[in-house]
Amino acid sequence: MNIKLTRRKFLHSASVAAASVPLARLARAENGLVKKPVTAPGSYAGTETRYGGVCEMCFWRCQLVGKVRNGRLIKLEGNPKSIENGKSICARGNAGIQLLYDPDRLKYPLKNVGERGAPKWKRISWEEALDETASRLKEIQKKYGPHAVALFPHGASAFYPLQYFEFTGTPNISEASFYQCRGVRDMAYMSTFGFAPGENVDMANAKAILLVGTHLGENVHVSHLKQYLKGLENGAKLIVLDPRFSAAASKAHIWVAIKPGTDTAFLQAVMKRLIDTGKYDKEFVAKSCLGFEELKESLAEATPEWAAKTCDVPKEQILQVADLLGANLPNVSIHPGRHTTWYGNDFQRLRAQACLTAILGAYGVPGGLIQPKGVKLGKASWGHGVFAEDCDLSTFWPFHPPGTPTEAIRETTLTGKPYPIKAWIAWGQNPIQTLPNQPETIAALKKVDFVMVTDIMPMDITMYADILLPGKSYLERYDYVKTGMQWNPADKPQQFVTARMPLVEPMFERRDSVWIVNELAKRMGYGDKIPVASIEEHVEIRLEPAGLSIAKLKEMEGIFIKEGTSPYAEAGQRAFEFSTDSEKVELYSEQIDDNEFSPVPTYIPTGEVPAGYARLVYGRSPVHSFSRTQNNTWLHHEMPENPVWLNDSVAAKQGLKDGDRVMLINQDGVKSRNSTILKVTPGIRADTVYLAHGYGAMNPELTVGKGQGIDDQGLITKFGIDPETGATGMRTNFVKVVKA
Ligand SMILES: Nc1nc2c(c(=O)[nH]1)N[C@H]1C(S)=C(S)[C@@H](COP(=O)(O)OP(=O)(O)OC[C@H]3O[C@@H](n4cnc5c(=O)[nH]c(N)nc54)[C@H](O)[C@@H]3O)O[C@H]1N2
Ligand SMILES: Nc1nc2c(c(=O)[nH]1)N[C@H]1C(S)=C(S)[C@@H](COP(=O)(O)OP(=O)(O)OC[C@H]3O[C@@H](n4cnc5c(=O)[nH]c(N)nc54)[C@H](O)[C@@H]3O)O[C@H]1N2
Ligand code: SF4
Ligand SMILES: [Mo]
Repeated sequence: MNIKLTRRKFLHSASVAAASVPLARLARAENGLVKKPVTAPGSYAGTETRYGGVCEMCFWRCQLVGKVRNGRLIKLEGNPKSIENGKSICARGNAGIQLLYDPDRLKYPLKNVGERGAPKWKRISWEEALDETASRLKEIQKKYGPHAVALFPHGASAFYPLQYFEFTGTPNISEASFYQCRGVRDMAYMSTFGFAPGENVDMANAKAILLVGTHLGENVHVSHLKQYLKGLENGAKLIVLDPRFSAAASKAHIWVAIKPGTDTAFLQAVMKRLIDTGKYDKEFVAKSCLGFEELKESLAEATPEWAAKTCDVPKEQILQVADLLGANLPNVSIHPGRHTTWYGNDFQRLRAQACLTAILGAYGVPGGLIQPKGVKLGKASWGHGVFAEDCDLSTFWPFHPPGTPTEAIRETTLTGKPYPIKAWIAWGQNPIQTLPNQPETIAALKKVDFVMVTDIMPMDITMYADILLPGKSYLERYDYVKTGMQWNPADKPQQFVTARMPLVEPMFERRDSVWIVNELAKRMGYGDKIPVASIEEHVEIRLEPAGLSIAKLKEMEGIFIKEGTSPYAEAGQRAFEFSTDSEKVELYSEQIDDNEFSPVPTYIPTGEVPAGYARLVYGRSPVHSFSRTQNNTWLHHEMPENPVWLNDSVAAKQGLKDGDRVMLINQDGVKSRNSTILKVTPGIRADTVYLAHGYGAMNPELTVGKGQGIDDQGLITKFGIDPETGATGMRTNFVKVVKA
């Protein structure tokens, strides 16, 4: 069998790919980007199947098996035993092999003997790397306090380091998954429902689904997409709010081409209509919600006329959306979203989504928001860090997610106020491409006394490291223990536990995070506090309460499955207790009011698009994960550049044609470093320009990905800070498209 054919077959068999890949192909074909296919090492005969793999090409962590021959991994597949992804994996999961064996990967500890940003690498031993890192960090901690060390973590490799640095006494830890992603959503739902929603909305059993942004099909998480597609197959009506004709919009019954930044107004008008027409869940509201009257009062002015004007959409669409949701309550999925740091007014929008969910009674019912339960696991961690209260920079944002808002750390680093921050550590995060305003990130990286990075690839962030440490990839290590459940009403609810196991031996001098951190801890004077001697021990402690061990899981082909309980309320029992202060869903929140923010969801306008510009918005390439996959030969081959989407009438006025090579210039005169291809389409609003995030890497050591496509981050010089949470809204920039 030829690997090319196999890969294509896989792309088609994965439910996700069905929705997403044709889009990528279309873009390539339209733009003449098809390159020679990658070929092909023979057949899979004589391979051994290894179980227990857990993907981390993105953070969904699909369960894998690996085909191994002569110690070499030659193919990845979904673990057939998985009750989440089953046999399906997406294009990125499939291409994990190309990451594993990427010749550009980090192999040895390195010391920068050149400049930050223009490094000259000297190979050093682990002894030297650890000694130097520990002594520099210790020196900084001693001179300026433990809070002078800042950490930028993301992903499974960073959990243990995060706990360790927190334990040493720094609050200055900023996770991309919170401050540039879902933290604002979690906090808005926490203050409404008392729990963080995850993406736990029962789309498979919904009668109607509302997606606000949330471009499913381009945003690819295998089991989540399976549920979504199942819902659509079962006849769920799909409503999509997106200024762009996204993959999801292409499947929608109602596509609302909303003006970016105005969704809160739309949601308010929908709630008003539902209340005015009596199409809300009166029983749920009466038994489980607090502040309905205040919410209702706050919506007095949210007329369809007002929202139509504000959102630049037909008034009829607002009524249609409300009526469709009302007709199907309570079995509706109001998707909580995931990447929700949009404009810096996002807490209020997500509160509106949460309140809409509540008045529709769409909780604990088929189709609604649910809280699936996994199996109880053990804890193995560094104890809680104690830090002086006056060094906590996060208190300014009363609803901030765990850690400290990125901007507070960066600003403090640059100004030295209220205290100096002297070391930056990145672990599984690429802040250059992840945080808005690259020049400030770079200035901070150049200002500090010491920069340490643990990564698996040479990336834009690694160019700024003084000491660069090579991690094992997710295919070479034990780590993350995952539990969850599957609740399709047709089947018995089931829970599962899996733990990541290596599918192959690591090569070169790559190490796992527990080893690295423990070696640092010994050298920094915390040797006697080390909680586990190895990553394997960490995993064993986590598994123990479930009656499991690594050995047992291996016998179970990597996954333990048991009967679970339904996440739905029992018939006739629709009064719930929530973990808010009032134990009710707080439509009106006293806690928010006490902190002097609007206690009912409120629309806060974002800046208007200046004449001659369009708003820059971004999203996912279905075949890439952020910047991390840009050097992957298979994925690069699928979508080597990120086309800029421009409205056809605007393009015509500017004399631009589909397929032109273009560059972008933002409102501050910043020009994109690279050019890319133009996609001219009626499928985007005239006031909006779109491109996929993650492209345009700068590191010359990335022999495939460097300089391919445009990085949105380079153009995001302005950003909003959500006043409740401190999260960074990044759709606040305006661009002109010019011929390259
Ligand atoms: N293939 C792939 N899949 C991924 C990832 C990946 O890297 N690659 N990353 C994963 C991660 S961590 C996350 S957080 C998610 C992110 O994916 P989502 O949570 O789906 O991200 P969003 O920002 O909600 O959705 C992007 C869409 O929002 C639209 N949009 C822009 N501005 C507005 C606006 O003001 N209003 C509305 N209604 N829509 C707007 C854009 O046109 C775009 O279609 O994807 C996940 N899935
Ligand atoms: N402009 C803009 N900014 C965004 C987004 C956007 O859409 N547009 N999306 C936001 C969202 S939703 C998110 S979740 C964040 C994502 O932010 P990041 O997590 O920073 O995303 P990546 O660019 O994938 O960077 C991950 C880094 O971890 C490294 N890495 C991967 N695996 C491992 C490992 O096993 N061990 C170690 N040590 N390192 C590893 C990669 O090589 C890479 O350098 O970005 C946010 N920022
Ligand atoms: S969705 Fe794709 S990339 Fe993400 S974990 Fe699953 S297979 Fe891997
Ligand atoms: Mo994210």
